[in-house]
Amino acid sequence: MKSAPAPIAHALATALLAASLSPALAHDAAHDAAHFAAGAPGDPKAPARTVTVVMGEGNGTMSFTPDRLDLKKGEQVRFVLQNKGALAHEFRLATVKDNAEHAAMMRDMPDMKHHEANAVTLDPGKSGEMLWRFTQAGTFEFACLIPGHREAGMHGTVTVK
Ligand SMILES: [Cu+2]
Repeated sequence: MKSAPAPIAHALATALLAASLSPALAHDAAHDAAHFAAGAPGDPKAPARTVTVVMGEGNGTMSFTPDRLDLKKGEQVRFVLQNKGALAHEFRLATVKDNAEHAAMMRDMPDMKHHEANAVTLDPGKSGEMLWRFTQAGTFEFACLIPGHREAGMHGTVTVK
């Protein structure tokens, strides 16, 4: 049996690739402006305040500890994220509105993985970091958008003045 002529095989591969990638790409482009309303990825050479945030679950709730942070505009924070729970958790920093919209989308696409500067996903027992510069005053949210987790209490507030 002869294989398909190369141009057809190539067109098919391109179509399959486009079908698998385009929703995520379209999504990222549409949401970048909203994500980065909370600030911008940090500069590793600049000083940063270290804030440890523990993620976990228990007693029917899921939580971040601490769940409140007050910052000054321009401050840079090195978030040290520790998942001490039995489930995977995520730390996603954005506006409340953007996290709510994103949570709705993740309910439709439960296997979605984030590759965004403002999100870190951690398996149970793992730690990670996010360096972030808070360039805008306002009230922002960090939340776990794995379906059901934000609703179970996994959200916190960052107030930047
Ligand atoms: Cu979670």
